[in-house]
Amino acid sequence: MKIVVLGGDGFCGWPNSLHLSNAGHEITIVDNLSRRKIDVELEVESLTPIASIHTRLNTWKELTGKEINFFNFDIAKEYYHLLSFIKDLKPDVIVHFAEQRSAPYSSLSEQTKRYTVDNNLNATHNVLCAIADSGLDIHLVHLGSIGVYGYHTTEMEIPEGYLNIKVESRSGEQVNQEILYPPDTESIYHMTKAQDQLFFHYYNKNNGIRITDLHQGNVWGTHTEETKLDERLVNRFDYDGVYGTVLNRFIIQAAVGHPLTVYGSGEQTRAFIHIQDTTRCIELAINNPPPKDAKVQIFNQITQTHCVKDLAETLSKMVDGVKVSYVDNPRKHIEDKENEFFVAKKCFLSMGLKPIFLEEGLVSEIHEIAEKYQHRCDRSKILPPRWT
Ligand code: NAD
Ligand code: USQ
Repeated sequence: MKIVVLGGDGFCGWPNSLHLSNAGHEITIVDNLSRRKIDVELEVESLTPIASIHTRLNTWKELTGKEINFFNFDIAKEYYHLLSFIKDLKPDVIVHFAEQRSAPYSSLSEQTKRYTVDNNLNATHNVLCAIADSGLDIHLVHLGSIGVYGYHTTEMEIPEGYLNIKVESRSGEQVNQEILYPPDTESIYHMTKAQDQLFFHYYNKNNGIRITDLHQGNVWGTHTEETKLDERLVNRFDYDGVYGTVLNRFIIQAAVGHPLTVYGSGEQTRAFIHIQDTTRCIELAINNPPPKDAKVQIFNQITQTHCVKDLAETLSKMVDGVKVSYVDNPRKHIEDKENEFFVAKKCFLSMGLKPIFLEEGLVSEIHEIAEKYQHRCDRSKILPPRWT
């Protein structure tokens, strides 16, 4: 298939581009390299020494003979460029990773809040509008967030996107109705994912666009089968207080002997998925498009749930001498102090996903990444900024 990967230079987009190229698809990446520019702004670098996009692509060609094309433009700002690109290329599938994805970054200042909203909402809307305008039948696969449901303890299992409810009709009867699960988000960033869902609903209903929205959990790990092939293909690894996600942060903190930074009580439960499993899920989503005229297809892309305190304790048992530190939660006004999280994850499992579990993936992450690159860790970047 001819596949466009929007945001294909990023943490999830890069390994997914390689994986899909390896599977024989014709891949074109579009990325404005904004994530690399944010590294410069925050004065921090990926723990792993990521090569330039051109070195990455040349290395892939040298190793496999497969070519990945690359275009550098801003999909949120350059609508007509995006439209003519889509009309010329005529892709079968567009995989959309190109959004500002850090909740803490989206809460740093009024500038980063506005950037996140402008970038993410215009990016998603431009892609939908351009697909509709092109008149082509393109399957859009979008990376959303499991955080759109809100992280609260619920009596019921949170479904995959849609909630069946009973309402009282005008004549007093109980009738069944299906609605989009009501979003309840904890950051400006997560809120953009909730708004994306409304754009999908509209363009699916009005223009018949086939859409799969993946409600992805917190992604951990670094390597996939393809990024391991050569150091010049290495994936990025964020560990700083703004972009680093909790488990990857704990992994490098353990390696450099920094106390593990559990925010608050650590009794917040979150949903996780290994980066290798994201590549399998996206391939499954591409191979299982919704039928024409079907509603937006929503899959929960998660494999395990853990509370933050348990993650820290698991690592402190695996690496000698690691301490756990309970720090004042920078998100204390936003997230519940503690929660359980019961969420459905049947769709991908029923399609054959065999997940990588924490117990298995952590050991290689500690040895192959954290120990190898610990000399590149800037300890002054570990503590989190204040949320506004
Ligand atoms: P990332 O920041 O590493 O990658 C995003 C890429 O998109 C970057 O390379 C960036 O330069 C590019 N980009 C951003 N705005 C763009 C624009 N306007 N035009 C062109 N390119 C643009 O993020 P990631 O971790 O790879 O996340 C990818 C997607 O998956 C995001 O939408 C994110 O919300 C979602 N997601 C990520 C996680 C996670 O834990 N990393 C979890 C759930 C969902
Ligand atoms: N946390 C700590 N210590 C840390 C870092 C975080 O205890 O050092 C806690 C936070 O308080 C939070 C949890 O860990 O309760 C997760 O925080 P995070 O920074 O790892 O992840 P989050 O902000 O939720 O966002 C990440 C990705 C985002 C994606 C989301 C999936 O950055 O792109 O959408 O995970 S989720 O929120 O699960 O829907």
